Amino acid sequence: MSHYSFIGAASGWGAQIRECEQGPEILREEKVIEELRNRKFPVGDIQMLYPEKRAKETFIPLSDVLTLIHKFNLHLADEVEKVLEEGGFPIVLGGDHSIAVGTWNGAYQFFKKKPELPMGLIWVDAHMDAHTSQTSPSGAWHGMPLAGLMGFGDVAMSQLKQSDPILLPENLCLVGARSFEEGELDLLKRLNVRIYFADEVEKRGIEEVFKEAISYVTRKAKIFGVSLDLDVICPEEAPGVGSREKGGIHAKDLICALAPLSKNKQFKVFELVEYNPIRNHHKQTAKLCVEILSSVLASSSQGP
Ligand SMILES: [Mn+2]
Repeated sequence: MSHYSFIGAASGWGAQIRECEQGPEILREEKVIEELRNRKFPVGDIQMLYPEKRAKETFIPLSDVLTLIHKFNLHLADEVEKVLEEGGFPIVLGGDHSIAVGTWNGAYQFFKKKPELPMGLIWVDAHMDAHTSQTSPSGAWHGMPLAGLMGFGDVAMSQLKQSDPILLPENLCLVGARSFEEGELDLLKRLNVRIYFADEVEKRGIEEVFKEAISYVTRKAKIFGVSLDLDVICPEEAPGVGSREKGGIHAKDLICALAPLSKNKQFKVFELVEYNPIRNHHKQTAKLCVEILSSVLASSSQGP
């Protein structure tokens, strides 16, 4: 069996522009998985998960969107849990960032049984994604998953499979935040979450910061995962993303910084989100995804 199991989380319902729903299919068409296999990474096929309805086919009233996201995340959580149960390493390809609720709930369900909790999480993103529907100016659900994982916000986001929060603030850190609003910053500050803002990353370098982030989230947690939003990279280098923000980390620096993950035994789940293929000029962002994944995965010869 292949060690790495790709799950295509083809939902864009969490974003105002829903084009990220086409992300995983286009990554497959652009032969990202094939290229990884050519590079001798032990990867299986990609399993596609679709929401009940797709934005390019149907119009859904705003009031029904959360139900779609909720059902999709329940399905995604089960699939992530299943991959782990089969001894695989789940790599979830988004999709907008609201799918994180599914990914990390699935991981939690599995590690709870081991038991290997608590779980650590590194959230690499230009944004904080820590709004609730009370504080979010846009109402877009992809701006809220991190609050949900810590037990805040709408029940559909914060209590997917159990009433307890799946993530403790002390086991979380954010890397690269450069665009955020007051409400979400207030919540993270109140919870004492470690945030490596973009200016700290720029000053110290992403390599040093990311190394520290790994130590930070494993102070108390035995295992951890990484959620990587492509918009953390500067938009000139990664134009194919859901929400572009000026500034950001250089792709090659980020790729170097991620490399220690491939040898880290505590690292268990990876998520790569917000790939928007419509904005992917000359396949630039898809190629970047290959390089990111090549850095994160361990090749067959290294052994998982
Ligand atoms: Mn995000």
